[in-house]
Amino acid sequence: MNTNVTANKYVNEWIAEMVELVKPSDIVLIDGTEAQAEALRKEACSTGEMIKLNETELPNCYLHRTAINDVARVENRTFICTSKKEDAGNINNWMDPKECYAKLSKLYDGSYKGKTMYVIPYSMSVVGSDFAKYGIELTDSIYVVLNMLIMTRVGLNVLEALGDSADFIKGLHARADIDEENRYICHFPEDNTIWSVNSGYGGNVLLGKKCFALRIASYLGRKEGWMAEHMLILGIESPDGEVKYISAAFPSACGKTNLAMLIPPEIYKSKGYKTWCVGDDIAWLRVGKDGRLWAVNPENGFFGVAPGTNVNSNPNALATAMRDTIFTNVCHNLDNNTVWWEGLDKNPPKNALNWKGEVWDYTKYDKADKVNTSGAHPNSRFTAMAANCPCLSDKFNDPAGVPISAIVFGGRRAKTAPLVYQSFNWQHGTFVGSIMASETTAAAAGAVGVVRRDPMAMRPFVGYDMGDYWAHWLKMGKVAANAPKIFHVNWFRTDDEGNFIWPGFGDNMRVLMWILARCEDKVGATETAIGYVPNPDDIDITGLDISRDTLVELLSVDKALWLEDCAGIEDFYKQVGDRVPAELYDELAALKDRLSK
Ligand code: OXD
Ligand code: MN
Repeated sequence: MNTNVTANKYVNEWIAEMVELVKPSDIVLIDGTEAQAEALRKEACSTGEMIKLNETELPNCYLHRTAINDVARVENRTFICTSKKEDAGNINNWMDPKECYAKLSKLYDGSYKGKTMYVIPYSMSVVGSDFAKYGIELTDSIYVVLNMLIMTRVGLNVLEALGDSADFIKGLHARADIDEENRYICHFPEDNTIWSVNSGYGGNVLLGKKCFALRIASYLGRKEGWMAEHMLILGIESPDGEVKYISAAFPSACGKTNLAMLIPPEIYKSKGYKTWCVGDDIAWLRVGKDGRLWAVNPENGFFGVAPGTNVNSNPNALATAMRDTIFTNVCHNLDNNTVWWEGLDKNPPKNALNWKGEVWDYTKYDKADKVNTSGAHPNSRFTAMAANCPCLSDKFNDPAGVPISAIVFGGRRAKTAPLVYQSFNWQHGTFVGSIMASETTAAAAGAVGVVRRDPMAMRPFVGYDMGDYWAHWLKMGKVAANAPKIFHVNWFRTDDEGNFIWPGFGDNMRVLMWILARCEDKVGATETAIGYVPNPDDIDITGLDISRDTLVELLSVDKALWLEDCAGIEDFYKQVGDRVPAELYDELAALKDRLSK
C-alpha cells in the first residue's frame, strides 16, 4: 500500500507506522473539496451510517446515531500521558506514555481491517495565521470526516502551509468495537499525539476540538506563552459602530452557545446595538503588540447541544442548523423526514424514531428518565457551519483575532454568587476563575449544594497540572500590560422555591453592558468582600418583570455562605496539590479576612 499520500516525509512516515498498526485496506486523503465530501455523504447514506433528511426543509442535512453506550465525553477514560505523573497533576487521569502506547496498540491492532483509512489534514484557526496550528487525524469513520469538514478548516492548503515541517498534531482514531470497557481518549502532549479508540461520539473523536484545541493546546500555550481556553467570544456593537469583545468561560451545558449568539433585548436593539458571534466554545488568546489579549475561535463550526434550542432561546443557532448540518442522536420525524428534540417546540412528532432508532411514543416522556423516554438524547447535537450563522462576526476569519475587553467566568450557583461582580485585579480575577463552581439545585436533584469545582470551566480540559495552569494565568497577566478586566456572573440564582430569578438568555446583555461600562470606567460600583458589585440602578431592568428589590437581592453577598464556600475552596486547592501558586492562597486568606470583618 502506498503510504506516501502527502509531500511531507514526517507525515508519510507516521502514516506508514499507523498503517502497519491498524492495517486498513485502503487510504484516502481528504482534500477539502465539495465533490469528495458529497461522495462520502452518499457512501455513508448507502451503508446506513447517515440518513439524508428532507432536502426542502433541511437542505444538505443528515442524521447520525451513535451506539447507545457512546453518547458523551468520557472523563473517566480520558488520560494525560506525560512522562512524569506530577506534570499531568492530580485532577487529570494519568498513564505512563509507554504503558499507554502498548496497551492501546493492542486495541488498535488490525482494527481497520477491510476499512478505509481517511487522512484529514486540518487547521485550528485561519490557515497561515499566527494563531494557526495544524493537525492530521486518521480515522476509519466517514461521520468523523464529515464532522471535521464542518468543525475545522480541512484541505490541501493545510499541507501546503505545513510544508516540510514536523510540527503537527498526530491524531489516531479507531472506532474498533465501540467497547466502553476499552474506550480510551489519550493525550501525549510531549509527543504532539492523541489516540482515541472505541468511541464514535463527537467530543471523543473530533480530535481537533477538546483533545487538540484545549488539552494539547493548553500545554503548548504554556510552553509558548499563550492561552487555550473553554470560552465563547462575543462582540457587542454600539450604535456608533464600535465593537467591544467579551470572552466567557462557563462549564459545559451552561449556555455558552446561547450567550455567544444572543439577540439584544428591545431596549438595546431599538437604540441600534448589535451582537456578533466569534465563537461559542473555545478561544485561543495571545498578547498583542498593544499589550491587550487578542482572541480567535480556532474552530470553524458549532457542535451545539440540540435539546432546549428553539426560536426563543437561540434563534440564531436554530437558523444556523437548518442547512448543511449533521444531527446526532436527535429524534427522527418520519412523517416529513425532519428532526425534533425536546424543547424545540410543543409538537412532538407522532410518527417518529427516538435517538436509539426505536419507534417513539411521546406520551411516555418522563422528565425523571430522559435518556430512556425522550425522543432526542439529552446530549444530542447539531454540527453546523459557522458560515451559516446569521450573527457571525465579520472578524471570524480575521487572522489577527479580536481584542478582548473583559473575561467573564460563570458558574451555576443557587445562592452564593451574585448576578455579577468584578474582580479587583488580574491576580484576584485568576483566583475568581480558580474557584468557579456549579452546584445542583433542589429542583433538579433533591440535594442542594453539591458543588463541583470547575476552574475556568477547564477541569476536564487542562492538558497538564492545574496548579501550573493557574501559575500560567498569573504570568499572562504580567505579560499583558493591558489585560482585560475579569468578572464573574451567575445567571442561575434561585428563589426559595428553586425558580430562577434572573430571566437569562438575551437579557443577559443587560449585565454585559454593565461589564463593558466598567471596562471603560463609565460606571461606579460598590466594593464588597468578594469584589466590585453593581449599584442596582446601573443595571437596566426596563421592561423586565423584576423589581428593584429583586435586583438588590440578586446582587447581594451572603458572607456566611461565602465563608462556608472558602472551606470547600481550601479542600479543592489541597486536592490540586502542591503546585497551587502561593498568590492564590494569599487571595483566599485575604477573602476570608474581608468576609470576617
Ligand atoms: C463540551 C462541548 O462538552 O462543548 O463542553 O461539547
Ligand atoms: Mn465545551
